[in-house]
Amino acid sequence: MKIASQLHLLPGSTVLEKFEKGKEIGFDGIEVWGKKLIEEPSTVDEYLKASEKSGLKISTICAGYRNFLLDGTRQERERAREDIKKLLQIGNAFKAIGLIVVPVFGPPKIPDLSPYKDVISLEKELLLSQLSEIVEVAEKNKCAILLEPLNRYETHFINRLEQAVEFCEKIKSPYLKIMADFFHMNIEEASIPEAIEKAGNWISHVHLADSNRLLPGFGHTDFSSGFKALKKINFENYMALECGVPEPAEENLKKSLRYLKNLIQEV
Ligand code: LER
Ligand code: MN
Repeated sequence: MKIASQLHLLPGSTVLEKFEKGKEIGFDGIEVWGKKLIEEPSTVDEYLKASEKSGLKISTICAGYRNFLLDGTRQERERAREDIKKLLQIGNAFKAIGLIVVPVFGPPKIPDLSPYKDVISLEKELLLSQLSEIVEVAEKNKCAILLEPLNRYETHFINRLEQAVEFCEKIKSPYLKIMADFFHMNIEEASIPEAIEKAGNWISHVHLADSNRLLPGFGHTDFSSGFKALKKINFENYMALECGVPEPAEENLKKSLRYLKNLIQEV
């Protein structure tokens, strides 16, 4: 299991300084947000150069596309698909393992058409029809789409790992996978280790945050049982920090990394 950090969590006033600090602290990779890659295309080169110079790989791209796949209008959904395709190509240039995709935040954006079809059935079909299209681009670029379940306060749609796996089992591509975020699992899963074991090899990425969404070790989440389950499914990819970093940042990042590495060694 490799440990990455989201870029913005690292101390440093430039992108290169942040990558170098990440390397110095002992991370294995960097997760970058997709928003800047879409808004400012020169960022692609900047991140690539910083990655090469620091020797720290870019593990993943986190969202950043405009609109949602489950937005209410055809134009909005099309823009989400086009941005996702662009980010998958950038993911290929980065040799990143995947792009994190949340189909929709908040409540449904399309109408409920009961008694013909309720909104969840419609959303599932709408998502499936678009996944087939974008998975082709993911395959071509060897950069997976990583469906991320979020807690109920952030989305009504996919809250638990098994709900994301449902789509992977239908599409059946090595480039449509899911990711498991400890913060969301802590709210939604009855048992984190059981959910991980059940999702098995569909899990290709992990987000790390403690119960209070601070650095692991600063709350009360039981990471040890989750890591045991990840070991059982032979998970060898990245786990990326996505959390608040209390000051002093550098000291606490080091402390949390030590805590995580000790837990991984023990399991
Ligand atoms: C949002 O809470 C989250 O966990 C992000 O990874 C979504 O892209
Ligand atoms: Mn997350």
